[in-house]
Amino acid sequence: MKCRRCRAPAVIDVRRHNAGFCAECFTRHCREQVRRAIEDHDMIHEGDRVLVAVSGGKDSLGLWQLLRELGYEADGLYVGLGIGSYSDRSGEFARAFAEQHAWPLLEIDLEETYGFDIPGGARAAKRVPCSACGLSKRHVFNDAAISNGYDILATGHNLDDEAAVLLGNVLRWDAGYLGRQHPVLPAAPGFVRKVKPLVRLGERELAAYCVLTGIDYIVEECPMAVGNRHLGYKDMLNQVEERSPGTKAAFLFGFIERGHERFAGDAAEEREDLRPCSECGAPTPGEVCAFCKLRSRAAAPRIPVRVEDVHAEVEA
Ligand code: Q46
Ligand code: ZN
Repeated sequence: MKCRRCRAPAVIDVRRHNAGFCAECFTRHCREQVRRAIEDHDMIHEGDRVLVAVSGGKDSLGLWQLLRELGYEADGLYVGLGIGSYSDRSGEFARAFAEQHAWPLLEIDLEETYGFDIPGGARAAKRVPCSACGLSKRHVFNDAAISNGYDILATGHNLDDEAAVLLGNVLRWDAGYLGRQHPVLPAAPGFVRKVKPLVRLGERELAAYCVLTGIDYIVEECPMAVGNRHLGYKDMLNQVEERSPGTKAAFLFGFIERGHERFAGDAAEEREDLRPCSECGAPTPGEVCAFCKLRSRAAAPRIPVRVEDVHAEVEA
């Protein structure tokens, strides 16, 4: 197979585009996809201060580098979730990458700042780990961006992630979630603007981009992901994609272009009902926000919890 652009031998084929690329043209293709996503959805404006949430994985480190290559002065944010040795190692990858480029990295440790970690929080709140984790990350990312004066929070959600989330939301016809599922969520009182510049790139493309540009990322998966609903949706979509390449992108972009608008009102209504949390000030539909509730349950008597134990409990 030859490179679509320069006819040199291809090192990767992207079946969705029915094209092969050499290393140089492939990294250019990745940049181009991010540039187009930013432009199509009017994600970042001149002078915006951008904070990229990095986990040490391929998507977030790839995103940070792609944004910098496109000329954005993006800084990194690493949140230590306290998920055993996995978190220690992911932090090392994020730190090493930031140091190598001398790009600023903001660090927040959940346990130090909020008094609990994800295994402990999940157990105390009797939530599945990914639910406690997702809730905590959303809160801490938003809070870190606002309190440090950033205009934009960028996350490394890629095409596969977004298509899997969409499938989950469609299977339950969750109108509020569908209305919030968009590559850009505008700023609102208490909310920083959130963007997902990787929506046009698949997981495999991100991995190839990192390998070809020498980004050292954590390959190990989070040990708490086992049984995560989204992994199941990803597998299902991969099976469909295998049979008819391009379906995943058609599913996601069809929704963004033609479906999202129909649910935007449901999300807007939900936002109108929000008021400041009586404890932290973050927007919430109730008196106390879900993060503060989780925090107060989890930060109660500190018994160290092992990652394996939470799994055993959730599976039981
Ligand atoms: S870090 Fe957190 Fe993920 Fe681990 S506990 Fe689940 S949500 S899988 S992206
Ligand atoms: Zn709160």
